[in-house]
Amino acid sequence: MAKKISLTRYLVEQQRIAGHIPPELRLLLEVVARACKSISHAVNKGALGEAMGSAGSENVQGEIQKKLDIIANEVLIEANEWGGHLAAMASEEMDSIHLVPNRYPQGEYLLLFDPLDGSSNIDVNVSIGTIFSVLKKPDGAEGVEEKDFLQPGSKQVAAGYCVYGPQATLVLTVGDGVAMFTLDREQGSFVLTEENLQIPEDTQEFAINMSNMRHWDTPVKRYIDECLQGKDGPRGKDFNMRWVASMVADVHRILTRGGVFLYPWDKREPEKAGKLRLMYEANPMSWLIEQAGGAATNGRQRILDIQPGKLHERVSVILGSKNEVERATSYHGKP
Ligand code: AHM
Ligand code: MG
Repeated sequence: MAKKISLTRYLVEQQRIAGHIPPELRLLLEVVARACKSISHAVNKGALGEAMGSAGSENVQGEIQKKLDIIANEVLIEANEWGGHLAAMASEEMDSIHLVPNRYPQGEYLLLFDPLDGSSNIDVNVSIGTIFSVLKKPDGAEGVEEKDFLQPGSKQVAAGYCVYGPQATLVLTVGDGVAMFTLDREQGSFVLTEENLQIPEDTQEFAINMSNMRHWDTPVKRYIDECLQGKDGPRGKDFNMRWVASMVADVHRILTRGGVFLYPWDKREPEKAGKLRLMYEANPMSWLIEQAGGAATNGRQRILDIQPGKLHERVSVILGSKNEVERATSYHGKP
């Protein structure tokens, strides 16, 4: 039987053999994975634990927080605060950045996360997840401020997510392809189950919230309308549709079998660039998708090239199989 490779061993080899990651980054990723394990336990307990229902509060985006949003946020902060690898953290659930307290050593990394993505699916027992992105503090910066986080996604040094579904699966890139780890609950560790994931360039499956159709812009309407016409339309092939409404689960499907995911700007809230957040949702997912041979744009520009103006900035997202993303992007015209 082939030897099982744990996440720890994979990361040690990335550090030692491939020279891709310094020891502090390895430690950081192990700690994030440990936090994901404990979030996964809280998710699994469901109504038997403290995890279900609303917390009765709102986050900075004006969204009602669920109990599990808050639990997952706390788990990630507590796990990462004391290790000495981080300078600060930022989260969908916190208005401003969280500095590592003075009583702990300060590291050079910045960690951003959406602690519990797909919150609307918690209470209905559908897949949810944690998304994370790691940046380096700019060279020579004294202390750390919010502006130190405002780096384009192309500067990420690690990115990933953990999806809590029928299995808990951690998907990771440090810039050397995408690796997938499945949580072995008996051993209590993540085990490498796939390496060098590749997304097919073509697909016949799209993911979009169709109920927003009347609010979309013309290029998105055109793209989806052509998919819906199937064999009889300009695409000459039938398309299938899937929408989990947890970005982690939709992206996981695309990394596994291809597809295209869209959460475009729409007329419901025209002043916002989109629903999804750039720095801790779109950037890490876009890097994973690109590392697996796919593409990710906001319709006009590669997502990883966007210079963020603020921490909780939103963005329009088209990502997945390369040829479909390029087609949908080309309908938007020049930037
Ligand atoms: P969340 O981070 O508050 O859970 O919101 C993000 C989620 C994404 O996971 C998902 O793609 C989208 O919101 C679903 O939106 P909709 O409710 O329009 O289907
Ligand atoms: Mg989210």
